[in-house]
Amino acid sequence: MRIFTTGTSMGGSNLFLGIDCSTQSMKITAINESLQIKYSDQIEFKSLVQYKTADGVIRLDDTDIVAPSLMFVEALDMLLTKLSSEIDISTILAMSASGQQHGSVYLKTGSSLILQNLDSSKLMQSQLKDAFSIPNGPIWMNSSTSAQCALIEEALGGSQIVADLTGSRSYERFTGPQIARIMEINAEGFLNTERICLISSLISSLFLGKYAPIDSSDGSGMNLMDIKTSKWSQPCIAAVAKAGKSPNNAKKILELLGENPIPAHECIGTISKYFVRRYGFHERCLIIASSGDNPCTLAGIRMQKSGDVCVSLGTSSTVLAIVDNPHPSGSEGHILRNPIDPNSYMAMLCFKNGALARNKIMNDVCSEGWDAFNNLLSKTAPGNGGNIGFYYLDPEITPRLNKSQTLRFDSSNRLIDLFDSASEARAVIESQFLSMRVHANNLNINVKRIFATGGASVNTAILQILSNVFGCEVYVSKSGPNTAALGSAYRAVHGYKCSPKFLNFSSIFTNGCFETCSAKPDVKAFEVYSKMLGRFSELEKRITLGTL
Ligand code: XUL
Repeated sequence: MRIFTTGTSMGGSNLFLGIDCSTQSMKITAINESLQIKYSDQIEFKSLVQYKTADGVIRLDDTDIVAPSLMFVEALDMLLTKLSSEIDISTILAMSASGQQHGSVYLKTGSSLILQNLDSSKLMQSQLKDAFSIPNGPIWMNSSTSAQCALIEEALGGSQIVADLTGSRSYERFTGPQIARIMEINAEGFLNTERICLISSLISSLFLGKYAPIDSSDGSGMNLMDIKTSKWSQPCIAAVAKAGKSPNNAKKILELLGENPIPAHECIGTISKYFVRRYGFHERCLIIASSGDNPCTLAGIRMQKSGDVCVSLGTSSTVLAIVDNPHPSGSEGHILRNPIDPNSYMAMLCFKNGALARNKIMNDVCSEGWDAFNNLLSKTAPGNGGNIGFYYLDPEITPRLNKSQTLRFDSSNRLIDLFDSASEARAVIESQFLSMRVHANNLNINVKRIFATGGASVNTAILQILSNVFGCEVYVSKSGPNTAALGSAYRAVHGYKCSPKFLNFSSIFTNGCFETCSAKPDVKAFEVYSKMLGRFSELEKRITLGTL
């Protein structure tokens, strides 16, 4: 979908640009000073067939999942080429980007010179094709580092200590454990590396023409940053080097990470000459630090109050909440720095089998698409007659489960092979939201109202179940489901106005841009789900402990 207002309605107003490099696509959004969307476009990675990905990812095996770093560069080339032919790029005052969290990019020795000297007569893709020491970097779906996670936790004194230090226990997809594994399985690639970026900081490095610092919100998803000080944690880096079987490499890891993380609202410089010459950006266009897609989503829905909770139904499902006094858990969930307020934090839960499970079951039970799926949902009652299903098509992050399995239980907790189509449709949706409620409770996340976003948030039948499970109203944004791209554009505005002095996000953005209440809870259904919660949680525990 592309929205573009031409001619006079652009009114010569200044623009702010946001870019989201997500799992399956790259999206670009330009907003004006009144925060209206003036342009949006996207490119699906599957259309870049030369990279041989399935929807943007390469599955080397069940747990080792990577993405070509050059594909991100080429997608950016393509989006900017189109953008420059359709809007007056010189009116862009500032830009920022969002990147799928945890994914890392390894740049080869000498790449900083390539970035500095990009030739504006050529695309970036052709100039950076040999710039990556590890051409396919691990992404958030990668769960191949259980051994490294265990070693890191052992070196630091246990999972709670790691969580207290970094905001999360050691997680397989986090950058620290991934670095440890790369040091071991690809020592040469590691030694040829000059810089490790996150996907978000790769995008800002391209725009800056030099390596950009990592921001502290995305940096919270690495198991490498001290969550209290936002500085690289020497003990964590030493533990990663030890887990990678090269304790002497601790200094090199620190060098590869670059300067300490910075707040996400910080301006990191002006756009490089390459973009001025090639696309016509103004030479004073500001680059605001990029951040992760979940922090950008929080900004995109303008979430500022505790009790407001975002449920993002994208490739992964996430639950996001603002917390002032965080208590990191050594068993589940994450605490991240808040990208719009340097004095507070955000809590996050991530479920890997989000769209993956929903789409697979939709295709299994009906071939006619989501309307037919919703029709099936209407044929069963809340609680699904006691049927409960667990759909772990990939190893799961929350709850931690390192194998794929699908299990179905009838109302007497008997394992059964199949549900009828209508029960199967309801089971996958109820299971996802019951699990969210169980784990949000575990983290003491107080849910008063829900802001839903991401692809599945356009489906009101699904949102009704979400509302009934949590017993609260669900709102969706009028600006559509691409909240991370919009959030990075909002952060570009925030960062621009924060230069040179910090300004509260609330002084620019009112709380919530969600004027539409899409679902109100049905009291009876909420009671049914509240009663089901204990049984659901018990079954989930038995599955993860392997004690069925
Ligand atoms: C969050 C996570 C996913 C990715 C998806 O911890 O792993 O939500 O950010 O892009």
